[in-house]
Amino acid sequence: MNLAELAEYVDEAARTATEIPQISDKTPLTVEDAYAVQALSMQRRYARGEKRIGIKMGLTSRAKMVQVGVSDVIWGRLTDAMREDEGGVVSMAKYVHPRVEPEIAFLMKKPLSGNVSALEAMAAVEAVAPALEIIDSRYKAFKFDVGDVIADNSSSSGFVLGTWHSPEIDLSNLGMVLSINGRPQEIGSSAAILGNPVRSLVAAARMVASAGEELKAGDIVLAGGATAAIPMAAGQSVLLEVETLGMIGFNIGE
Ligand code: OOG
Ligand code: MG
Repeated sequence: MNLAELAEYVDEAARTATEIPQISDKTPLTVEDAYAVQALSMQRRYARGEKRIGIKMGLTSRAKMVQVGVSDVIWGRLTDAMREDEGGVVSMAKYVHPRVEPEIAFLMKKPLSGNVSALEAMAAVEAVAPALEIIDSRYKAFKFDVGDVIADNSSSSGFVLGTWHSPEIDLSNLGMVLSINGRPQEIGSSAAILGNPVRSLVAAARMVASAGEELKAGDIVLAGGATAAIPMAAGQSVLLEVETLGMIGFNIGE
């Protein structure tokens, strides 16, 4: 398959929530080609009417790298269709084998791209919020190499945002507790995200620039999971508490 055919392959899997064999089973993709497939697959979504509303960073913590066996920081695009309601019901039917993970979100007030310092990055931030990302690799058994996962839009599939707070809050070491049905399952800190989530924003600015894009005012940037992700199942309630930033959650339906 050429890059456009691979884009259709991953896009159809995402659109129909159908699992597919790994691209690397046949020919592993280079990182460069994988980002080209991702960009082409996103063009297909935009053509269906979805709007790009930001980006997500992935594999920015040790816990995540270890869980999936890939140790490169990656990124993917977020669209309006991926947003799920805080406090709402997330339907399993839209997903293949979704997992949920605790994150921090940034809301941009100014454009940002290229090589920037942490100070410059924070000066472009309007607000910060607790976030839950629903990741859903389209590949069989949630297994992939770095090229597979990048081509599959870095497993982006859903996210929930909490209340926006002042960006003056020190994000470097906020406690994060992810509970399922009221029982804490993953306990961590925002420090797990590259030592400080702002470093993920710095990396985001650099990585979008290398794709010829920029973070725009109004964009959302997800900094990456602070802990391992938890498999979702119908009937569960998911709650994330982030120190200072508050609580968010959702229920899982069929
Ligand atoms: C890849 C996406 C990783 C994160 O926050 O680290 C990611 C995956 O785990 O499927 O979203
Ligand atoms: Mg994530």
